[in-house]
Amino acid sequence: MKIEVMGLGYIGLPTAIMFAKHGHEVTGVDVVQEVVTTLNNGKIHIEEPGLEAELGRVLETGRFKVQMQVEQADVFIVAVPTPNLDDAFKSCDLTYVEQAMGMIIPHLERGNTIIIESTIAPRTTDTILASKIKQAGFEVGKDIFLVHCPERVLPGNILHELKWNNRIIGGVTKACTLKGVEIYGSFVEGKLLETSAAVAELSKLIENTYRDVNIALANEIVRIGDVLGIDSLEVIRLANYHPRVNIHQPGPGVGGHCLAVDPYFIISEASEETALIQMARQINERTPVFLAQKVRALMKKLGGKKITICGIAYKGNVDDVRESPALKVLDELKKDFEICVHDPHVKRFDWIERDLTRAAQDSDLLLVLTDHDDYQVILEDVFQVMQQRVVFDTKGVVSQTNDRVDYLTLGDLSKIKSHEEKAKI
Ligand code: SAJ
Repeated sequence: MKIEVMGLGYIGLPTAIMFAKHGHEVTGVDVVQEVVTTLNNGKIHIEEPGLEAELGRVLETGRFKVQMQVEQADVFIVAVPTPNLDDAFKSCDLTYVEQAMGMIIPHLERGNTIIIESTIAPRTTDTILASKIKQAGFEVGKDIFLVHCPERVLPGNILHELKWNNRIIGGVTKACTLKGVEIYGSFVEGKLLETSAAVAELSKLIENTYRDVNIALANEIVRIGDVLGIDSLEVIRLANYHPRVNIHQPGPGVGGHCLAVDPYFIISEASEETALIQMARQINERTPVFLAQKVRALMKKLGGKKITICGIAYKGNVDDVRESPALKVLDELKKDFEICVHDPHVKRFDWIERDLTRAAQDSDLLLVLTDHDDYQVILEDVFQVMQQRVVFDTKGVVSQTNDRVDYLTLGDLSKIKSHEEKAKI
């Protein structure tokens, strides 16, 4: 089959490579010239384990090419970003999806399939996207097959998950769904779950909303522990021994392009019915500010001036800073303290220090905001150059093995507070 993938980002690129790896003739299309050049040179512009090696292999087979122009194909897969609009409920910005559809439509031929992988608001496929195809003179389900097939992969493990995760295939008609099943069946080993486009859209959004609400509960438990002087991490750990309880982990907030974005696509379509989802978003959005307040109190207790932020990516072992809560914590704290940011993965800012010992020079606090594996073991060399040997680990990643270091976690917030109270007396 000839497959064209529109948008070569975190999802489009590995998806295109997987199809090429499994025998299809694939063209990747991106609107950014630099991305096209980089990929044609065998390099990737994002960080994802194993992806560059796979790119090299598929380029060698001659089954994968990258360009800016769309051409005729059997299948078009749209994997472009869908950010939030800056409106009352941060609804889904369809600009890039519509732009991609606009590029595809002049090349459409009877029998083609269009698959939308981008996350979109419920009913977008049946209404806005189907009507674009109808306007071009085709009947959806007979001439052109239109499917929503949301991705659900974990950055850092994308190649494995693309193949092994169960996949929701939602067609506008049954015939559309069956086309989707045939296409993904060429490499997916997980279940191919057949449904309608609208169910596929909403279930994708609900998956990430479930995680967002769950993390909001965890972040609320931290505040409860703070007020009551109880170790909240220990509470969550023990509650999770219940066979039917799975509370997620608290942290500095929720980032990334999924959990921090998708719930708004539901809220904007059903604002009166989403009190819980809206509240969870508020809690998670306020968490970086709450955390910055706690860090201020800790720095007051330490009498410190300089903070070393460990990790600016939105989650561990990735280079992605989209919606990163660490950036929000940084914005808050840089008003009051000298800050040096360390991150071993993020390359896009020149103010990031790549050497942790240099970043920790004369620092009073290591503030861990991202669970990169690099922070599991912090070497004595790092502590030696610090003014004070204190680590505040908000992600539970650091192993606490050095007895000459003070380690604090989100379970210890009441200790910071009790000192403040002591200071007031
Ligand atoms: N986070 C917490 N506590 C947790 C888990 C995560 O605070 O217990 C935070 C993370 O630090 C991060 C954010 O939430 O800031 C999102 O984390 P995530 O691990 O859910 O990661 P995403 O957004 O990269 O990927 C998710 C996928 N998550 C997992 O499989 C664990 C997947 O559910 C989705 O399919 C994917 O988003 C997507 O593309 O929609």
